[in-house]
Amino acid sequence: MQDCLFCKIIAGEIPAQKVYEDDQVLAFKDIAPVAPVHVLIIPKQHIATLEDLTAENAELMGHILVTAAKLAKELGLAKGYRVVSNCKEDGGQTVYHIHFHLIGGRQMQWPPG
Ligand code: D5M
Repeated sequence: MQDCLFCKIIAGEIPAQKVYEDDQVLAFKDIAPVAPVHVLIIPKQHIATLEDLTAENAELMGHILVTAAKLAKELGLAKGYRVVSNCKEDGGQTVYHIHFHLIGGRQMQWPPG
């Protein structure tokens, strides 16, 4: 999608610190990390929000979560971590290309702000 920041990262038009890539997903370091490890995992297919998901996307979403678990292991998050996807305004979403934050390396709090 033309005006999408994350589509531009996928296309290589905007630089990112990539940590993993395959034919379906890209993972890269968040530009404003909130923890020692903060990686964003995104599908290469442009899907704006969680609300836009259909049954057709089920396998892709499963692949993203499996990728999160694999990266967490590789990044040394043996004590645990958090995977978050913010949806629309109340969820705190700022980039409208669905993404999953993989956050770890410190004790998380609950509930989130
Ligand atoms: O999360 C959107 C996230 O995207 C937020 O944590 C900052 C991050 N971000 C924004 N621009 C960039 C670039 N250029 N590189 C890496 N990370 C970026 P949300 O859940 O939508 O609030």
